[in-house]
Amino acid sequence: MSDLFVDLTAPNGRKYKQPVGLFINNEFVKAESGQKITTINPTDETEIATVHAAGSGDVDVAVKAARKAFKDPSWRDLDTSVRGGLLLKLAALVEEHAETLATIETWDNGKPYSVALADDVGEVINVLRYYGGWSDKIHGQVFDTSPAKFSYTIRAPVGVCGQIIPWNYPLAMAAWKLGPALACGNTVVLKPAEQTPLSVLYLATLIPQAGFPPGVINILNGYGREAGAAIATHPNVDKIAFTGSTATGREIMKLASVNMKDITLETGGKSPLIVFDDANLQQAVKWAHSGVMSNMGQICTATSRILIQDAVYDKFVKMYEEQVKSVSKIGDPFKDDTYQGPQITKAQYERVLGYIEAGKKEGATLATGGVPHKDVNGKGFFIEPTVFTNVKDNMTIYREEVFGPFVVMSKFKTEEEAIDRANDTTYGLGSAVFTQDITRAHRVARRIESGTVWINSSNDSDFRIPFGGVKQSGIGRELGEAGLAPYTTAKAIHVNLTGH
Ligand code: TXE
Repeated sequence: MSDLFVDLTAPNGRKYKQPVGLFINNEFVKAESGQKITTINPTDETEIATVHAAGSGDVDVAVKAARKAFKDPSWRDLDTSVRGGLLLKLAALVEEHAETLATIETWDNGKPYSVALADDVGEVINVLRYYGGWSDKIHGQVFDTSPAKFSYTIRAPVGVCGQIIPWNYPLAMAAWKLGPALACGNTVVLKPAEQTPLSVLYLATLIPQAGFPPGVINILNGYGREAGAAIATHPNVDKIAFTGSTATGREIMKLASVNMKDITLETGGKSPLIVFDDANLQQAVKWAHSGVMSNMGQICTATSRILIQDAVYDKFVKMYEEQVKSVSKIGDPFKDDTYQGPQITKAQYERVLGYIEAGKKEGATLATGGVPHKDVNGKGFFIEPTVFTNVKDNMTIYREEVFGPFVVMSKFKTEEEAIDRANDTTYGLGSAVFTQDITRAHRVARRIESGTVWINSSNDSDFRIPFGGVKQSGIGRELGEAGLAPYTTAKAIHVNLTGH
């Protein structure tokens, strides 16, 4: 028992018990693999905790538990309102433990505490409540074909769902995956990212308290290539839901083909933000800044490619630089006035610095930032918010997802050119349009190839509204009513009324 929980004191003084085992059948257990992963505080590069890491044998144990729970009447036959009630109870427990969860999120991930508390933990509560409410409102159709036949569909759960999530929003991504899967009556094996397992494991402690039967939710920390791949290939997993890089998404599609798993993918992006010359520039600058600089730029829908109409280009760039200077306070994420914490890992930090070098080499203008930011003791993976202007469409920094506090700006002349260039990408996740012309706003929104278009805002997502990508940004939708669809199958039942 002792090595499955550790007593920790976070940098903000909060003391709590951190689970470090694999969560299977409503209990924390050791990994059979014998593997462990140590998580690092990205703010000062110290070790936080060492957590058990699942191998394929552990995944097999968890999948068996999930399959057993899927068939067990205590879950399978549960009244749908009672099932929804479990999600509501979990939401209430998250609310009760909000400060501990936000503390762990900030410690392990580096995002500002105020954001972790209000936005990330707030999102978990909203999403669990929202899908708890859906649980007893999911129904099929009745078909009036002829007097000879009566047919109907029921929306049956898919089965055992493997869910693989990234490190940029550990708790929120867990809620996006768990909420709809559980509302529809599935069981789950969820793998957090190996860089940020701590908050999701703490969330696991609340699952038995909420009343979920053993095996319904299993949470396994582990490496992607081992535990993640074992989930994706497991013959007894019916569905995979994944959020992460496009390269890994593609790999998961291949792995999941072994038994033709149903898949939902939410992958990378290089989302455009278009500023027309009639836009309210103050408003455009505010959203264009938060749309890529919040969460240290580690946002899948970051509007990281800003296209500005020529008449307002110089003015917009100047105002944006001023916004960066006045808002982007970098440093200890536990301090109240910090806007930007560190990048998640040394690898991500180096990756962003690599793109900065590429931008300089390719001849773009480095308008601001472009250097690491060192904390008082010289530690941490901090990067100054970076703006490149005069960026050409063939440059790497214009085409590839950087996933850091990094934005590229380019000038356009006409609406047609803006739309063509916005769509000139293999991605299609988010986009934003700034204009005061209501007709143009909707006209452009219809033509941009992306799962989401924000008019006069950016990254203003909402748990009630579908979210996902087109092109190589993903398959399927999460959130909103549309987020239920991947977790049910329409099962057709035909009744012969002829008597022969
Ligand atoms: O992502 P991975 P990484 C993008 C972003 C970032 C880049 C690399 O551009 O710089 O991806 O990040 C698991 N089978 N995004 O390498 O590998 C892994 O353990 C099964 C955008 O960290 O996609 C983790 O749980 N699973 C993105 C999850 O996949 C595997 C958020 C994501 O890791 C696996 C994160 C495998 N073979 C990164 N390999 C977004 N859309 O928001 C890895 N995993």
